[in-house]
Amino acid sequence: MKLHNYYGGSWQEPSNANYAAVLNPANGEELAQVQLSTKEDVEAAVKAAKEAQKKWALVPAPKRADYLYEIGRVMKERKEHLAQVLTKEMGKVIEEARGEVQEGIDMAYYMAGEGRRLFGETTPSELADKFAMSVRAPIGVVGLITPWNFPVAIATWKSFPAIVAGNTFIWKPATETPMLAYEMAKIFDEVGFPAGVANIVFGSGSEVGTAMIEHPDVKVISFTGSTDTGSKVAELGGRHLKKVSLEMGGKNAVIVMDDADLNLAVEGILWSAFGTAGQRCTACSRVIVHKDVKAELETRLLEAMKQLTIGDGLDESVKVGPVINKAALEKIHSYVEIGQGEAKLLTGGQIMTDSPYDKGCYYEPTLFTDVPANARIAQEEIFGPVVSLIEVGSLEEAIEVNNSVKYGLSSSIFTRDVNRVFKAQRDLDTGIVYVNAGTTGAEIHLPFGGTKGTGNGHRDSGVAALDVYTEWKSVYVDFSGKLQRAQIDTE
Ligand code: UN1
Repeated sequence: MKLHNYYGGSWQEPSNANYAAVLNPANGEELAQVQLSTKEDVEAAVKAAKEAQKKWALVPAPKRADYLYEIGRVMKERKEHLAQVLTKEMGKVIEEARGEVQEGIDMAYYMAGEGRRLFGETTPSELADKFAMSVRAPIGVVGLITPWNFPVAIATWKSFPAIVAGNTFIWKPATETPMLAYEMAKIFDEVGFPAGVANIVFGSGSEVGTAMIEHPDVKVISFTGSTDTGSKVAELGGRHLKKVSLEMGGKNAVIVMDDADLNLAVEGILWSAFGTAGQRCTACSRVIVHKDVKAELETRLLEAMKQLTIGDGLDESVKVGPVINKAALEKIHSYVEIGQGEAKLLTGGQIMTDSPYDKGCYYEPTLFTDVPANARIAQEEIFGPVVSLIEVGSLEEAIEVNNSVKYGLSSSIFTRDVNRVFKAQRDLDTGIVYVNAGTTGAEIHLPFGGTKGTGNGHRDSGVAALDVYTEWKSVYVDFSGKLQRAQIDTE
């Protein structure tokens, strides 16, 4: 199966003979070949998107929203199929794949609802017989660059608000996970968007991503991925005066206080650290534990980790799937080697090489303890099933350790003390804070994003996403019939 671009309302013939293989990380099997597009493909797609946008912006927002209701309906109908494709190309276990597709369905209905809101504001004018209001205006063609770890949900966080607000988009999915993008393109085609509203160009970041950022007709770039790539996107985008929205890494912690429900804490840690094999930007990779419960938590975590079944995510009984590819395995392992010089390895720490794991990309769920807060494994994003336990003596210290990393996406605290809860939610320097739950599981109708090295102030999903894809326009209507000069005719 060969995956080709979809833009201007039709499937495109390949513009060259370059393809990348899409491999199933569970067993190395080749699933498809994806086109590696060129700058010329981006040019053609942007041209189609630009032509479409003017008309699309004039379609009433509730009508634009109708397409999203239809997308939501079709996604719901195909939920199981989409989840299967997702597990095969990305590796996450089927239960989580279903959850991710659900996240996309939720986003479709939520943003469709925005079609009947898209609220602006009215404001009193300082002059008589004058009306003032601010409305949200679409921006134009937007460029979406999405990662492999949430190939469908993140694309919906970006494309659906863009669409409902009256923009058209070019989407570049990750080359590791183009199959779900292809499935989404089929849905975009079926729901009958006007040609050029929804466009997908497959290819590498260096070729397709760069061409999108440099193109003068692409006005907004929304990127989710690594902090390294994100800063390059910001730099290039800045040079071309683009509005750039970035969602990048995390080094998220679960804080376990001495009054915590330890069983619940263990469940929360397990789910958010080893779910998606630790490959979420919200994944828990640090556990900051109060010294009085450290030994007990270690024992219970180790016990619980023994129950984690590892394997092909299509098997319903499997809890931890493979990581995305061999390069990821090596990166994770190099961090574990660094960690062995910094802290004590309690369990895991190996690439799984026995049959049947040898055919795929499996890493043992790994736990370090006695990790100094400033160790590299406690500071840098590993993006795999590796957790560092850090001991602290107080809530204040826990918050300080939590905030000592360069990222600020998600954090969590387990405690039964309401004063600690409110203090923590105020002082934890992250865009998302959980109380008595792990660090993952953001819901689509709340803003998603983080502080510091995680982002640049924008948010995906929630109503805040509309700020990325709209421009505020202030409109003054003077119905006095005479020239009134603001700031001058004040009497
Ligand atoms: C990501 O890891 O990039 O909150 C997104 C969560 C999911 C989304 C994660 N709803 O874990």
